[in-house]
Amino acid sequence: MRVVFCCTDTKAQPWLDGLRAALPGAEIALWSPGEHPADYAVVWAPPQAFFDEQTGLKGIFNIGAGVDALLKLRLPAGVPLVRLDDAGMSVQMAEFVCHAVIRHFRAFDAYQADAAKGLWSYRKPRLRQDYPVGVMGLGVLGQRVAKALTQFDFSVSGWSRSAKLLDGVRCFHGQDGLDDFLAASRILVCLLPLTPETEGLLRRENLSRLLPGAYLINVARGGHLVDDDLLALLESGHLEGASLDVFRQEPLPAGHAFWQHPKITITPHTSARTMREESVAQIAAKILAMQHGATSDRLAGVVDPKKGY
Ligand code: NDP
Ligand code: OXD
Repeated sequence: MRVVFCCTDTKAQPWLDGLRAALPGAEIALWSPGEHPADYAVVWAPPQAFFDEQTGLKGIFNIGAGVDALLKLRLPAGVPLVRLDDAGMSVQMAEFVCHAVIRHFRAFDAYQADAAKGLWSYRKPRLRQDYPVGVMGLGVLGQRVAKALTQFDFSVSGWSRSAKLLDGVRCFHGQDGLDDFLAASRILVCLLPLTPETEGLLRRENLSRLLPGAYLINVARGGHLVDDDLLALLESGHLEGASLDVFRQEPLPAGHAFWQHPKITITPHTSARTMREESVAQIAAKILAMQHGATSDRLAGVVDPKKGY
């Protein structure tokens, strides 16, 4: 069995070592053009040329949760595309989102600014019931985030494509449920995959439906957000602020209006990082399962190309 590794912006050697340890007996190779085809591919943002010459693949493993960039390439037909299924990301996402929600709700930025000026100032406590949180996307990451927020006693709603029943979370679904979901939310967390259906969903029309004084946390993809609509709604005061981890262009270009905006907190696509050890273990286990005859419907994280996630 031959496994080829083709991941841009990734230090290859520790992955190759990890895969060799987890799959003894397999040939694990770093891709270079013109080599003989592999059985399995481990990828992150590979060039089209990689897939053009991989004619014998039985499985493609993405070392991230989102596959929006991969699905823009011409992939070999009928080969299962498998994304990371948590692999240590959901706990990080829960930490990140709870931190962002609490920082906003408890006005910690304002206290920090006061302290920098030597001010000992109390602010009126905000009431939790005035800050209901809506989580868009109730998948692997969204469910963990929603659950973590309920543990701080926030009122939490969630929105997904299919109907869900989650303890302590008011669930909405489908296009028909979107307006009511938005109208019930003051803090909005986006954890949707980027697909043709979700592209640009964080636009003026939808963000305007949030409760006044809303706050946006986008940890999914920059393509969900219409940047100018966010700026206009911050200007109008309908939105009080935003915490953005993802952007249409990454790194966020110097000079982009978001950088200097006093109501926007920026992080560099770091809310949930790929954890190498967990990811190698997950991918290796799936490769072994496929080698032993498991069909893709038996594996978690297999992407449905029709749905785009
Ligand atoms: P999942 O596939 O497990 O969950 C996706 C959720 O979105 C599901 O609940 C799905 O609904 C819902 N959804 C998809 N399309 C629609 C739609 N049109 N309308 C309503 N709901 C929809 O993904 P993950 O939770 O693992 O990851 C989510 C995204 O987070 C990734 O795609 C990636 O872009 C982003 N991400 C960002 C990271 C970062 O560091 N910033 C790190 C990791 C991921 P249903 O349950 O009904 O299918
Ligand atoms: C991912 C990401 O999709 O890092 O895993 O954004």
